Amino acid sequence: ATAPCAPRGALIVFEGIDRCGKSTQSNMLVNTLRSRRVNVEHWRFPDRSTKIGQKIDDYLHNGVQQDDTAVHLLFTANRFEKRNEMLRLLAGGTTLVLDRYSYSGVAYTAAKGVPHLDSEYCRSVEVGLPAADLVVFMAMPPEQAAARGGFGAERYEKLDFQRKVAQQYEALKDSHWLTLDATLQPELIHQQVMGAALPMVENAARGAPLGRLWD
Ligand code: NYM
Ligand code: MG
Repeated sequence: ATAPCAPRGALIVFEGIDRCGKSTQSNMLVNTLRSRRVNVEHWRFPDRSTKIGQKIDDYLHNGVQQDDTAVHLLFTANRFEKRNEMLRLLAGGTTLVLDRYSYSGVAYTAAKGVPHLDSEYCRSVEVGLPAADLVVFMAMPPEQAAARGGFGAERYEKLDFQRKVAQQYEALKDSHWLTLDATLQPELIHQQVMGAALPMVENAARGAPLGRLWD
């Protein structure tokens, strides 16, 4: 038998195409968890506050072509530069709610269809990062997301591309993901998120081992 692990925080990740409501839902989750006295931090990837994150932000805002592998590895490096802090917070009992993570890294790059940048390669460079306890996948038809305000402001926010991203998410998701209908009322979605997130927070507090990518 394996020894019981120490109590820790949970790693909860929101995923989905652009404008599907991840920011709203991750905010609602953080607020509700806080109101229940759960120690929680809200992060997003890309983290645009670091030097690597600023390079990513430049790439997303200008039309200049850059090498797709180099760009992919910037997004990955942006997670690895936060790895130690993530592990430290989780071990200290803080739950992390992430707006995008490695799953975005795979889905968006693989959607480009560059021959060697397939999903297997994309997963391989994430190896060593902590795996999410819960991935909340917010499913929304790309046409509907594209009709929302603000769509089109950044690179990748093109309907054709978002369709390909949605296909990559479909291929990537497994039975452990919570797939939600992101077209429902925010409060209804939130109730479903809470129903899945609370047990994960409790499991982590009981010392359930943290997984590792890529499992
Ligand atoms: N994105 C995000 C990637 O292409 N790879 C990644 O690893 C991550 C984390 O960045 N269109 C893309 C998805 C989004 C864009 O993210 C900016 P956001 O959540 O829209 O700010
Ligand atoms: Mg976006």
